[in-house]
Amino acid sequence: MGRTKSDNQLKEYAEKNKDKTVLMTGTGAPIEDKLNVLTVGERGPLLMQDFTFTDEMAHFNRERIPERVVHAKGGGAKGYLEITHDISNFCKADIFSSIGKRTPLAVRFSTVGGESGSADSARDPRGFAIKFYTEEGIWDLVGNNTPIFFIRDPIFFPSFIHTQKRNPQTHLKDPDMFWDFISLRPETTHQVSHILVMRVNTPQGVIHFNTTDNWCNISITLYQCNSTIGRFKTDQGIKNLTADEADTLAATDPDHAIRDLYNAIADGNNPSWTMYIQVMTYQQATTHKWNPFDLTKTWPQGEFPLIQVGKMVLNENPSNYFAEVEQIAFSPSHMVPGIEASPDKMLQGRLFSYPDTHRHRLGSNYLQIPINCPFNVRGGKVNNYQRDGPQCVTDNSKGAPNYYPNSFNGPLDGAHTCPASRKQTSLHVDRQPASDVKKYNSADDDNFTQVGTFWRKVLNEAERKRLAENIGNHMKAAQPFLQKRAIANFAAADPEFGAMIQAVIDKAAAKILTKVALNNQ
Ligand code: HDD
Repeated sequence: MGRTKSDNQLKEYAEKNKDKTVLMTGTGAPIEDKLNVLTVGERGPLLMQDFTFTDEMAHFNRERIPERVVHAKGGGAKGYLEITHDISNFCKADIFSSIGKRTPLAVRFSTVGGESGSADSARDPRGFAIKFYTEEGIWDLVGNNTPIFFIRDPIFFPSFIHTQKRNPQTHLKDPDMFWDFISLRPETTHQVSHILVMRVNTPQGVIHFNTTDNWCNISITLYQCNSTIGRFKTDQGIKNLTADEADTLAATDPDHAIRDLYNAIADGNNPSWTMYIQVMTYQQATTHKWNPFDLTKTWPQGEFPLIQVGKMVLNENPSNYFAEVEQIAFSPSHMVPGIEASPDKMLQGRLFSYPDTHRHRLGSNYLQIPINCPFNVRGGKVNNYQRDGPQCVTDNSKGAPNYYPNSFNGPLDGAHTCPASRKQTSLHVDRQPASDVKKYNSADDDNFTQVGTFWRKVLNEAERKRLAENIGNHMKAAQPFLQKRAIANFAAADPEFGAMIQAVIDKAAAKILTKVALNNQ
């Protein structure tokens, strides 16, 4: 393969930037000599007064910010969403207000478990987070490429993620941790089945996969509330890698997905996705056979068909990776009028978690960083009563009053400006007659019916075989008692499913025995 656009980035920069620029310190002072430090005599010690050196070295020592605790490896791009279909009867958010409306956006694609240098071809869900710069503020849709999730109570999230990271003593990937947790929490069976069948993962690159945001936000209508799931289908066609292809790529081109995305856009082959929603009224939600806010379950498309919304196009590469990808900060709690949080427990846990991690990684003024700031907001400026804090880089609202209410023309809240149709909805969240405050045990909330349907009706024979092989091969290094417990969960979905995984494990064990016997001869 010859040199691609990404290989030629520096060459193209040099061609476009021929004027000589003056090298400066961080304070803007021109630098006379950046090739030698200041010393006492030719062989003497360095001098503290060499600010050119200390300025550069001190900044270098602080170059790294903490990597994301999950989704650390990723790439991003910019583009727009264009509305092609009218869904304003379902959702009053301004972004959907008219056909043809275009809203600028930024996207970050990621893997979940690996560190920031890990391989793009890992078998893992893919993060697909979108930041819409709407005229009514930032709206983030923070989704994955699978229609469901592993757990349904956010209390498990830190533990679940720990099982995919490194063993705390050996600092190695551990053969037991994952299957121990998975087998102890049967609600993971559905998502594990999706992840380990090639239908969904491992994607060939980011531009070929679909996302489902387990969005479960509520969009408001004039008459009633609807709960929605957002879906983006790739216009490039779905392409996946086999396990062998993924392993080869991990060794030969671990950044292949980031490279593909960059070069597709640089070559003008702008990738696009068609956006849909699924809609369930609250009336339907109260009578649905499953809790519609349990994100280990899908909403059957037969009952809740896809409704087309618009087209998302990515047509601009980030101008700088750190500024626009490493620092981009998504949160499901970044909502706009017309979008509200559903009672999905996982979503509720996430509403707190994301801004919390951003304040840790980027600081309390993370929303002032250019890639995160709502630059498209009407009036061109954020008006509020937040002031000061580390790295405040705006005008800090100059002389405007810093308390509310006030009598001096400070900004006014929605009671004065927002049309009634877009006010916060009043919502009855629980179908039980009495909503007692307590910790509700959701462990056995039908973990297997949909997995059984997935096995029997969604997958074809080849896919079923591949799924059993992938699970068996993934599990074969775990201890036998963990294998037994995990297989019991797959068998509860369908006995054939469990038996086929067991057969893969037995075959692998027999192979090892034969090898040992041959070695002992
Ligand atoms: Fe999460 C990052 C998607 C559950 C806590 N998550 C993160 C990213 C994506 C998702 C795409 C990367 C964003 C980026 O590119 O910067 N997460 C999901 C989905 C979930 C989910 C689709 C289930 C439906 N996440 C989830 C839970 C919690 C978190 C239950 C905690 C209660 N997620 C985080 C986080 C991260 C994150 C720790 C790490 C880095 C970041 O937020 O910015 O706050």
